[in-house]
Amino acid sequence: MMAYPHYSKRVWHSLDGIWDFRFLGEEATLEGLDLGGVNYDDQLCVPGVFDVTPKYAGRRGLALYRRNVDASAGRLKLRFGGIGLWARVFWDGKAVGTLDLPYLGMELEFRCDRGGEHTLVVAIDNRFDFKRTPLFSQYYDFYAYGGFYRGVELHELPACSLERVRVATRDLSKGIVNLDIELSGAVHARVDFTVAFDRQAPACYGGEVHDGHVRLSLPVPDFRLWSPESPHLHTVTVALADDAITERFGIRTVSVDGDRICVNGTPRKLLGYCRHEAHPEFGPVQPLPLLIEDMQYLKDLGCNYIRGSHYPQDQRFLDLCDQFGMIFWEESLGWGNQVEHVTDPGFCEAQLRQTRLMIQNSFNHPCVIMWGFMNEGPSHRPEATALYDSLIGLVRREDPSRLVTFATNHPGDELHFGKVDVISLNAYPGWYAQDREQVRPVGEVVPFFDAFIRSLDERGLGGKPFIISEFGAGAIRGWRDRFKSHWSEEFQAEMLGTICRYVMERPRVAGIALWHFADAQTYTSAHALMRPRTINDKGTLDEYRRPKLAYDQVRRAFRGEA
Ligand code: ADA
Repeated sequence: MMAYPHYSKRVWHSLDGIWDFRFLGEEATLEGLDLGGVNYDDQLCVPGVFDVTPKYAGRRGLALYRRNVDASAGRLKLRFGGIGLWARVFWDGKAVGTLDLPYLGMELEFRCDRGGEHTLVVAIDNRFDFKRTPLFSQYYDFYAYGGFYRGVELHELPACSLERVRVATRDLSKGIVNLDIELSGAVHARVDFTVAFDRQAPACYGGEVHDGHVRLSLPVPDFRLWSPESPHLHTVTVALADDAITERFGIRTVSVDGDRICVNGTPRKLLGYCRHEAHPEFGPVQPLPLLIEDMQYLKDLGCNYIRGSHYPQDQRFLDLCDQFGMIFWEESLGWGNQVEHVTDPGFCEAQLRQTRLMIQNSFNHPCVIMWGFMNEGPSHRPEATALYDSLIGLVRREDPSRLVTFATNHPGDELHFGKVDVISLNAYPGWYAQDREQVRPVGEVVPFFDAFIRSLDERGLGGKPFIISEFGAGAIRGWRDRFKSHWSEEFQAEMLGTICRYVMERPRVAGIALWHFADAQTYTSAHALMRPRTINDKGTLDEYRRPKLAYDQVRRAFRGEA
């Protein structure tokens, strides 16, 4: 399965497969390196991360990936689905670009003077370096892998090419959509093109180009709405003489009505999970069967909602969410950042750049109803206001058709609740318990959230949707315990059962994303003393997708069974 958009007229090559590989080690740098003289002594997979393979597990440093590619002369574009942590790309020995936004789909365009066989080298560095990769720090509670998280494509571009067509619902009752066609290359002041919905006969249009964009509104013939129960999808194909793009979209609206979140005007309670893209054998690389497997479990659990924590997710997974009617919160990369980060110009620039690109990349997914950023940032500190305001403003400008939120862990002194559409709180009462002497502090859960809801009323925020963006408890799969103590499957089951019933019974709670779907690799430093097996084991399933005891509790609650 190839993620949308599809380009049917141009020549493009999938570069996925086995590449030459050389790990240059912890001390190596690119400066002064003779790329042509490198002895590639190994072979590895793309997509794939080297530091999860048995030979290089846990290594940090500079690594080179190389392969040969046949391509014509002219404009070329490399499309990277996502890399980590940082990469420089060389075409026939010349640097053609840098990738510094982990997890995010990024493209590099360059000119190539001759046709024939070329050498592509991608130098990937997975060392932490705040100046170079400010978005990922060592203390984040998920493993920072090195390599290609997702696939790579090479596109041969015609003189004037189609980048994307962004589709937004304009009139739900008439099925009218706004098309924003983005062009690049030799773009004239006017352009003629055809548009075809759902592979019907194309119709001719012409339009003036402003800033590389042509915008028009069209009715979709025989349209049907997208909804979680009936996730109907349409396609639109825009074609020029030498290029064509097919995008997939859904016709639906997202809004808030008082404290409810609505899709197509109908209130929805969001029931689901935070999901990391992680697997013990492949790291962040997600084989298709795994995506389907996760989707089957999520559906079986009665979920209608996923929070893509804590970075932009694989476009193929978002495509599946579109198809399966799974509502989605897409968020840019950030985790527990502090004042020193949000006041750093490089960090702020990278946050804004990645959030904008994330919205542009994922714009056409009807499943995405909310954009988020900066998980558990310092949003209770005035020093953070400039960045939070800029991010909120940017999201609203880029996409006024969706909701804005961010996950806070500052229930009492949050400064930015008033500015977002949805109040999202990460909280772990009963797990990171207030009363450390209590043996099983499950009793803290309900009073904590009741008190938070009361505090929202007192702050004049009673009319705004409130969702629990994280809640969880750790359980080591197989650890069954008559004391139902911490880390036991029994304790986790009781905790998750309690919160799910609470959310189902309280209309004031517009949704929950339990922390988290499946266990995932995290710290290998001393932080791991809080993470048995160096895994964040608050998953309802373990890292191999084996359900724990809590599975049935959640399933029964989300399905409304006794
Ligand atoms: C935070 C964080 C998650 C995870 C969780 C936990 O809320 O957002 O990524 O680290 O805590 O397991 O404690």
